[in-house]
Amino acid sequence: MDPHAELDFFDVNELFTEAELMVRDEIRTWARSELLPRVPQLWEDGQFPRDVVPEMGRLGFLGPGTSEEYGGAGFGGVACGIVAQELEWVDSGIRSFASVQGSLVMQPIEEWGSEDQKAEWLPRLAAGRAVGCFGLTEPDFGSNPAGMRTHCQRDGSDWLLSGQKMWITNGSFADVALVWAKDEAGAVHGFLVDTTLDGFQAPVQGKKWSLRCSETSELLLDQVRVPDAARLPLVQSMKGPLSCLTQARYGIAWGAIGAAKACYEEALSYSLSRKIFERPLASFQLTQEKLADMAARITQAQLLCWRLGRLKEQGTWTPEQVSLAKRQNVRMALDIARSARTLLAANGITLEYHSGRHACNLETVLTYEGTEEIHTLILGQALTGIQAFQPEA
Ligand code: TGC
Ligand code: FAD
Repeated sequence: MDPHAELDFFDVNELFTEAELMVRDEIRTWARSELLPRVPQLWEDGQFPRDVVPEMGRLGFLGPGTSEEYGGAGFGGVACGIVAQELEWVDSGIRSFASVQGSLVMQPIEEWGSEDQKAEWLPRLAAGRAVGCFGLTEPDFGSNPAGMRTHCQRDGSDWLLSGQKMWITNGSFADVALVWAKDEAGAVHGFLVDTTLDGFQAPVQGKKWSLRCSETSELLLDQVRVPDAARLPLVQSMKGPLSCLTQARYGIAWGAIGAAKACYEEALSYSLSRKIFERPLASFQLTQEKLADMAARITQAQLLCWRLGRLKEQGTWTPEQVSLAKRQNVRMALDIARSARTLLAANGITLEYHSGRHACNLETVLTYEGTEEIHTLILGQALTGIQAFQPEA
């Protein structure tokens, strides 16, 4: 086996169609040549490369699953997963930008929006001429978003929105914010809020040591007046935002494979060239155990995602299957990034190598889109039929 070849121990590439392999090659070439060289400096500066957004749109990487009718690429589930995998091979923050734009903003507009909303937003979002963010989490309601305090009140033909969202990816430079809010009767509505409206602010949340290539902000809404035409007409309950999460979690399960492969490849290459005690680091049994564990877990993750992607394409996937994949693959990637960093030792803590950066990023990925604990409880409920989110007092 060629140690410099891509890790594909079970010939998973054979399971992809020609079209999917073309998508993979195109995004891989672009991401590794155009984006990767810039990422260490961007990460150090705490910046997202806003200038690449139109290029991502031109290449079809924004809302890859959105129908061509609305400017999307119309990719199937597996091809969408491959896009996430290749972006996250470079950096989780870059994949996050695309996940939010595609799975959390474009997908709900296509599924629950009016024709006017689709025509207004989808072609611009797909082309990278507009950016979207998704406001669900609040300071006191992260894992349990159903408790949200952000509220919407009818005022003639308009609505008035007030509340605070927190930890919102892309919030500081979004043109449109999908804000979830409760009305007086407790129904949950999604509003496409033009971020230039009076009463809307999105202050940056800084000082992050994770996902530094991604911009995160609060959303502050003080009596923001929006017309009823800005409300997604086809959704009025928590099922709306929670279904969006299923789409984004799917992309994360694939993305984690990309981050893990980047770390494995770096660790393998380093351990072949680094000499310790006058022999290659790769020749020591302890090193080989680490590499074998990485290869085995990445292989399992690849097969899991390929199958999940085909189930998604058949329309027979379930949210619980997505939870299992998100939980397993992110834990796998985080463990591999940390293990790769140990092989790189001191060099591993610098931005000249990628594993340390991936490990820091993956701490966020473990938390957002449902923490590891929340996905454990979703699986526990699926297996036992007993809900354990809120134990009896
Ligand atoms: P629950 O009573 O269980 O369900 C309410 C209704 O929603 C349906 N449902 C889902 N549908 C699709 N996909 C899912 N994942 C669904 N989960 C629930 C459910 O069938 C029900 O439908 P119906 O027709 O019976 O009304 O709702 P709950 O409020 O008790 O929720 C439980 C829980 C804990 C699982 C849920 O709140 C949860 O998943 N919490 C985690 C929150 C979370 O993941 N937040 C993420 C915020 S966004 C983000 O992090 C973006 S990061 C940027 C990036 O992606 O890169
Ligand atoms: P909490 O809910 O306070 O959880 C604290 C701890 O309690 C965790 O360990 C959790 O697993 C555990 N816990 C919670 N409930 C239970 C339970 N029932 N049983 C046992 N343990 C439990 N949100 C958005 O809406 N949009 C975004 O774009 C977005 N982007 C993000 C970007 C970044 C960089 C980060 C870090 C977060 C982002 N989030 C976003 C928010 C993210 O989804 C939340 O942080 C996440 O859902 C967890 O919420 P919390 O941080 O409030 O943790």
